[in-house]
Amino acid sequence: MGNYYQPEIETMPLDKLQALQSERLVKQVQHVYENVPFYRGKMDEMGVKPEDIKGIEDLHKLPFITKDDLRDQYPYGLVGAPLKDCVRIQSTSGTTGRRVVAFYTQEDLDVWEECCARAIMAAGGTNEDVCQVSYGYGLFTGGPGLNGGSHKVGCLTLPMSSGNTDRQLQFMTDLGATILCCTPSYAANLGESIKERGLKDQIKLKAGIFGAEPWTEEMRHDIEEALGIKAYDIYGLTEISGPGVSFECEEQAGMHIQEDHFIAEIINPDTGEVLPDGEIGELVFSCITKKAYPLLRYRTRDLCYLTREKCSCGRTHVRMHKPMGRSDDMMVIKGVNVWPSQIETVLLQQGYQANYQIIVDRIKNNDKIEVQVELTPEMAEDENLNTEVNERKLVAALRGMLGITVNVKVLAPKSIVRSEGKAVRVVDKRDLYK
Ligand code: DLL
Repeated sequence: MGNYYQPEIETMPLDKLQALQSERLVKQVQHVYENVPFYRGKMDEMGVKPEDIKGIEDLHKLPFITKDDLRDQYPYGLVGAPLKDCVRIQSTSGTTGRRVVAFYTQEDLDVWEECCARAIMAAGGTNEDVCQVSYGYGLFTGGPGLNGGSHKVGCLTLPMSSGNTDRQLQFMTDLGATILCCTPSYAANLGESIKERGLKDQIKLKAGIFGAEPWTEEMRHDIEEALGIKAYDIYGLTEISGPGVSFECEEQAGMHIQEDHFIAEIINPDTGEVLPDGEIGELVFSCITKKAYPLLRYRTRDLCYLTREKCSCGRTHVRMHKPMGRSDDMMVIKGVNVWPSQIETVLLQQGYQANYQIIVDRIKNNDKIEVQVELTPEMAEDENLNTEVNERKLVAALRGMLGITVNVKVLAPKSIVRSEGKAVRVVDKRDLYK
């Protein structure tokens, strides 16, 4: 098997790591200045020359790049390598407007897959494992990234893609899958189906690598229990390569960013000021090894904080707290900032599963928010259950968490359409951002 746990890199002392980052950043800035006219234009506009960037201490001199820039430069405007050297594209799941298309050279693919291989190894994966990849394949990065990582580790790889739960469970049991890679909502969905079908004894899973959407500690606990596994978080975004930009180790205490390839900064989303470790702000990445899509200071809109506190796994790479929201998905309801993850926390604390939807509307200038959540099968079977009492309890708990009154509808099990990829948690009918 390839040994993609690389202690000489993953446990490198900080001064050596920063020297490596500086060396790579200087080369990368030269590369983008020479090969991407868009960057050259932006840097010229700011009066920054490549030779002004002598190391990571000069990173702040470079311009930020945003998703709007990516859309404006669609499709080829930011490509940094000759097309003859580009071998793959991936793309973001359809949002409105023009899609973001990311490009890869063969070396870029190798780096990305290596990051995913490190993630699988951090979750205990070896070439003895059977790795079921149930992220979507195709333009979405989840399937291709973990598939490549699984190959590099030498796992027997099941390229399932998402959906078709019957087939997922058949392969999982027949082939004895030991590692599951999918979105946390699909993992919860599979856990539910395993329970319904009484298959738990036939499941050999030991670890899950779940990411691509926000999920809470409570949801982690539920999934771990339903599947009998340890559940590891993994983070990434198409623009920066895909999954594996950061991932959890066995400590499950924040995700180590692969700093030999990506430099992370946290900024104040309003002012762009760089914030110190420990402060919550917007995560910004600079890719220092990618050639085909070499984004520098890309604003992710994900909000979190970084920590360099020593991790007992031995890895020295900085850890990011799981995204705590996005600077662009926070809902302002009745003037109050509301995060979908706060609502999920309350629902799970109250014994529900993560099958819910948040509907936001504005009627006569008045914001209305309704949380629809399903009863668990056990709750539905309870003869003493009084739905109205449950709804009142949830209203009170949500008021405690959010500070506003939320309408709650408790529904029968299976009323909410199940997700095979990223769950649609929020339906905001107010259309505030047209
Ligand atoms: O979701 C890449 C990925 C695939 C990550 C599989 C992990 C596993 P995009 O579709 O471009 O890429 O979406 C990126 O999803 O900016 C975050 O807002 C969110 N996201 C990704 N991972 C996590 C996570 C993939 N672990 C956007 N926790 C990011 C919370 C996440 N949010």
